[in-house]
Amino acid sequence: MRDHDSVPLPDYRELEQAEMIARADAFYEEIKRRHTVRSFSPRPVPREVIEACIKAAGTAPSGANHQPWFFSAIGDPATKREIREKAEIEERAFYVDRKAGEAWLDALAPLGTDEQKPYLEIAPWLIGIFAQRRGGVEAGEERKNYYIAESVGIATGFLINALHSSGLVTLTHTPKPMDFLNRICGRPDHEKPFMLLVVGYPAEDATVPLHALRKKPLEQIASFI
Ligand code: IYR
Repeated sequence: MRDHDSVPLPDYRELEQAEMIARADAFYEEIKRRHTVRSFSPRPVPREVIEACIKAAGTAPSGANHQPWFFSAIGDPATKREIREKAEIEERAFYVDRKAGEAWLDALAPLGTDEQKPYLEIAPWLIGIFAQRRGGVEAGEERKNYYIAESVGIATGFLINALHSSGLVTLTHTPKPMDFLNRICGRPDHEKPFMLLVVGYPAEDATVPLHALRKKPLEQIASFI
């Protein structure tokens, strides 16, 4: 390797093989209890939970370790209302004016989604996730970022996992276009809104579409060569 500063691996913990298998199985059992939810309770969630989960997301691997992400956590009711209004404008174009096209609307039919997004106001937290085209490791740097979508996607996966582990539910929401998020969250133009994550407790009568429970079996998603 080229010369660079380093330290011995600081916190790796090796597990016995039996323990390894047990933990891998236990993780699968736990993560398969994660479901995307579209019906939220207004019950408050402490800000410190959101902070810890965002810190967990911030440990994700990223291109050149530039960490090209920014998380805007929105708990303010007026801001949530404005996001709902702007998102529903795009969703009306998508569903009602049928901008989505037949094939896309057909694909969504088993999920039962429509242009109404009340959860954007009801859930205690919305997290606007932004992908930074420029940045670097130091605050204020303006270097080119690399593998931006891959990096932000992985960090978002960490965030969803952390929130699930904390006993919360999430919805990955992507109104299209969602440039309105930049203005509302006060983010610069070189940041692309990546996703809006809705976070909270599920409503008591929350349901999941049967379609969403159909996860592909191992043979369909993996091969061992
Ligand atoms: N953004 C829309 C449409 C939508 C698209 C896909 I692909 C989904 O998996 C779910 C919804 C909405 O939020 O309704």
